[in-house]
Amino acid sequence: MAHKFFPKEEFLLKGHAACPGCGAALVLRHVLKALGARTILVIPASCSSVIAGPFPKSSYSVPVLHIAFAASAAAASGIVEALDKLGEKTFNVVVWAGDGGTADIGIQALSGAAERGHDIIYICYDNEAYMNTGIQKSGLTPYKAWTTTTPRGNPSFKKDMPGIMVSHRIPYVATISPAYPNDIVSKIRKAAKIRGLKYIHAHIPCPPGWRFDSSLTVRIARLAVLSGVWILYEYENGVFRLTGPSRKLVDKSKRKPIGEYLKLQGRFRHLSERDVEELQKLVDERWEAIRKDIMGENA
Ligand SMILES: Cc1ncc(C[n+]2csc(CCOP(=O)(O)OP(=O)(O)O)c2C)c(N)n1
Ligand code: SF4
Ligand SMILES: [Mg+2]
Repeated sequence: MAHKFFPKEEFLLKGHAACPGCGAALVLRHVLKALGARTILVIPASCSSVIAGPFPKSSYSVPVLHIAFAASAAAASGIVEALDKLGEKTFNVVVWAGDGGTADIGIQALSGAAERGHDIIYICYDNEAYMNTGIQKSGLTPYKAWTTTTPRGNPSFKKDMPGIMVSHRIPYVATISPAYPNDIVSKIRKAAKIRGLKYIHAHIPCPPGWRFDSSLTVRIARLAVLSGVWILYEYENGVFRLTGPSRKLVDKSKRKPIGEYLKLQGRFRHLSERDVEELQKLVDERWEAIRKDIMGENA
């Protein structure tokens, strides 16, 4: 059964140009395995434009439209309409966009495509900064994290991008992590069966941008989930469900202290004990809100 769940065929080919330990390459590999060859990728300017390698070669073995930074969801809408006119119903149209390309410059195109209900799987791969251009802060950089444009730590809070998409009342919103490939494949396959715009938000540890050794990517991704910093969940038709290891973490005693996640990353090296306590409190408050939702106490 395992080989059917993870097909042997590779769609992210050897020799791609990602850094060693790149979380984006890990997640995209599983996304493409889940969807198969009849997939069209739309990729705005980002690390993933570079990972493809120099034209005319490509490390992606599916068709790719490389598109301007702000335009991916609009371009994907156009592809969906064109396929419809051709009577072609067997392709998955997938946007694969960074956090900058999603939460900042691409958000208007994404919001419009969600409103129209175009049949797109939109995946934000969130490495929490503009990595391709030199680690600048984005709207999804965590509070207090170092970037080259926030040398003393980010003073603003990370936008709740999946929450913004839930408020569009789209049929499916989910989060994924490179540490849990089964969860990636099952959510992507579920999304492919649902009509309308589906939004998936991927946690993407990035060794050069987060300042950690490239051997630690999966360990850091797992610690993010087990400490409750990155929560695995899905909203199906507006109904919330925790998935994978996150199901057991509503009870605070089951969660690892977030210091274990933070201390492996140079981008948090400047934090004082008080900073870490403040970040821990924010994580605990988020989980308390989830607990109340699940128990119906917020109704
Ligand atoms: C309109 C426009 N502004 C700026 C750029 C330069 N640019 C190219 S990629 C990039 C960073 C993208 O960040 P993100 O979407 O988070 O993807 P990542 O590089 O982190 O994978 C920027 C600023 C551009 N290509 N187009
Ligand atoms: S900078 Fe980060 S996201 Fe970009 S290719 Fe390297 S590891 Fe991947
Ligand atoms: Mg980014």
